Amino acid sequence: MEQTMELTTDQFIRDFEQTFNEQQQTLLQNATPTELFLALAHTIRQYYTPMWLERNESLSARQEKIAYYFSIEFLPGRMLETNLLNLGILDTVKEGFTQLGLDFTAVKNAEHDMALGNGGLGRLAAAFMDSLATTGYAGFGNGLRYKYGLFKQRIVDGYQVELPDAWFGSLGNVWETRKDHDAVNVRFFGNVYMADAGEGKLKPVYSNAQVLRAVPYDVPQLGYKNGVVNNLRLWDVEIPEEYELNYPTIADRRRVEDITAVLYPDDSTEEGKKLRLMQEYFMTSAGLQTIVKSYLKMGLPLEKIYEKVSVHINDTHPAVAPAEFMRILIDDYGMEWDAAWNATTKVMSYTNHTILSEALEKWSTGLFSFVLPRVFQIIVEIDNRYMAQMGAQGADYARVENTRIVRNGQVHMAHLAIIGGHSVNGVAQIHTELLKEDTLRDFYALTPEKFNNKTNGIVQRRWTQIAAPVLSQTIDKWIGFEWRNDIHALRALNDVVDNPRAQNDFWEVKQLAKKRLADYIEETTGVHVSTDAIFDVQVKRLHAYKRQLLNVMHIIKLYWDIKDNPEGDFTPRVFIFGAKAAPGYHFAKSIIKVINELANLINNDPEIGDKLKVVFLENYRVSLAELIIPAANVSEQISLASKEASGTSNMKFMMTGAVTMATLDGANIEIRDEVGEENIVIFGMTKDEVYHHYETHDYNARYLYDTDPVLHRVINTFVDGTIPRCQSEGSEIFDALVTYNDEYFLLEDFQSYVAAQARVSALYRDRERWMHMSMMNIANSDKFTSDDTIRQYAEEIWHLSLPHAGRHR
Ligand code: 26V
Repeated sequence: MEQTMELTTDQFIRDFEQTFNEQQQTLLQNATPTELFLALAHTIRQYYTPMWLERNESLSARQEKIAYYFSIEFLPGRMLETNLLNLGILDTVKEGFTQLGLDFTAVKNAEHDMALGNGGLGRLAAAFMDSLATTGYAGFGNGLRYKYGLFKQRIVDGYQVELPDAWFGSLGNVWETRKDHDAVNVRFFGNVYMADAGEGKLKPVYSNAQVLRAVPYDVPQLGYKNGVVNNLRLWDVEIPEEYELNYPTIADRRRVEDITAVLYPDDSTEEGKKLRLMQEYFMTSAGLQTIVKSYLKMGLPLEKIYEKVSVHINDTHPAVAPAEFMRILIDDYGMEWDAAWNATTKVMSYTNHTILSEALEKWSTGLFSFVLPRVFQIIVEIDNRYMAQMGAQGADYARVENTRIVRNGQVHMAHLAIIGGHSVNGVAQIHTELLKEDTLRDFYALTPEKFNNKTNGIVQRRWTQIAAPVLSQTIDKWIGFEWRNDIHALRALNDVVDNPRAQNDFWEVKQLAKKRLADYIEETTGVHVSTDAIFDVQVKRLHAYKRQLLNVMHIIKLYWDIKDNPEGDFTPRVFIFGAKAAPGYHFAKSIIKVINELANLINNDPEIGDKLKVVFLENYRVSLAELIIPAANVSEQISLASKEASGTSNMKFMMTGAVTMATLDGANIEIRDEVGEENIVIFGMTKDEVYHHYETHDYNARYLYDTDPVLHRVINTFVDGTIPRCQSEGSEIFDALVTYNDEYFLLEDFQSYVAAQARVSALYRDRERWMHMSMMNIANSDKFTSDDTIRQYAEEIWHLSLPHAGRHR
């Protein structure tokens, strides 16, 4: 049932002006976009606050089961437009601004992205928050309130430079509410021993522990036109008043504040850093403590907490949760081990987001027991009991040994999450299959019933209605408005994909989006690009496995093609990159440098002209994605098969009419299944071919380099001085590709990639054929709505029911 706020434009104008006057001692006409943004955000707060209160009351009155999504990252981007859209008042507010003579776009751009995440994993968590509210499920987020989000990227002389992301600015986060009364203490370090507590029970006694205060800040998550407001709870650290004497200097205090100071910007390697372990435990312990407290307020028995609570572990970062939950149930509430274990495993579930072993978290037992002595004791106990129980069941010894939690001096966080929970899922079909047959095969053999797949999704509303308003109006024109409320209605577009007038409309929409992006490119980089060219886009974190370098190699090939034959008939292309590299990831940074220097070379060569342009847009982030993605003709999804767990930008490009250039990896496979073989461009090795190389060790990059003249020339270009100012980066790349045998098989996939790109050029010249492909992508993208993904999590993993309270649906 649709439910929008009733708000006339006049009423909005009155509300807005009143809020503005209370806040800013100036005239509307003199206000900066930031001042207007603040006044608008506060107006919206007044609109949703009653709904938020009502939601919380009705959930506790009805004792609804709640799922808590624990994630070290949430990456919502800007919230203003989403909040307006979801309240159903976006058009009203835009109209009000027009009547007031104010520039809505400037005001919306004044909002700083909330970037408490690195990439796909954090963006997915934010998408799930939106979809939980939109589907109406009681699903709350639990994370950290970082003072600094993901670093701001500047490009200086072609190099990435990282700057702090002071997203609070001087304004703070306008959407959050501090909840002092829900603050709890979290303990680190010290010694712990078990003392007699009478009645045959033991209780832990701590000495020299550091006690810190966890204070929650709640950020509302509004459902789409349904009056639902869920909660994203972000924890901040403070020094408890009673311990202030322990921190006499500013440096002492700073060390504490460090815990929530900054998001770790590396999603490629597992770094054993004490501070990160503290972050992980801090948010997990604080979250679980308040969850137990609020459950107990209902007066229900603690042993049955799993009937009202689910806790989801998003990747391994909150994977200490099962052990911490055991600690709370046993130490704080006196529960017996078996009852506590039964409750814990029913409450916990876990999602794996990568098979890259470098990113699977392990902690040395030395560090772990130093930082979390009591939790470590509990983990050892869980591990011992696991071994005993598996032994008693007669399970294969090698398998049990491979799956235990504490092994070779390390605590395996994924193992704790799996053993301590009832569900483990991958994020696309192929990824889940790989978990079962490879990464987690011993777990799968022992407990197959725990495994399931949940293919990722995206918030379609943000990528169409917000990021692509003209596209959205054109969809309205051809199939009506229903798709805005029910994305599956988008399938009606299938009927017009060959209609010449529809094709023309959608072509024009794309041209407009390209023009908007071309203006931004010119403004920010000084490079002029023609909208007649194919806009070919690869935007994502910079990682070797994502193979931005393969894209670069193809560009070099095109460069030589044009240089060899300047009068040839080329289909013009603009290659657009956006990518942040982890600050410590040297190779990734070298690739950024090479892209920028290659861009300089190509963009300034008059012989190349508009045939080829290369653009690197700095500081890729959600709000920039909203500008770039709707303008793409080609979506580059070219990871080595088996490496990209799912990908989610692939879905956003599809939904806005880009054609995917894809390997058979992650969700690309499912995109192909939706659009059909002929509406996607597939190339490269399959995962089985990749694994064959691993098994037989028969890959020989040097041989490919020596025998393929085109490849030879392309690779030499990195080191022969053609690309200026990147001698050392070029030879680093040469070495990775040839000397060190090309870990991600770029050389083997090169020719098939070049051929696929040639197909794209030919297809683009056939406008009818191209628009058919493009529109087929839009028409069949409903499959990837995160609303449906979250329904599957809610029903199959968390066992939630839909609250039917009051006005909620
Ligand atoms: C995350 C983090 C977060 C901060 C602390 C350091 C650290 C180290 C490793 C990781 C693992 C990142 C795993 C990840 O982002 N996986 C991506 O998840 C997406 C959502 O499921 C998926 O679409 C991408 O394919 C997958 O690479």
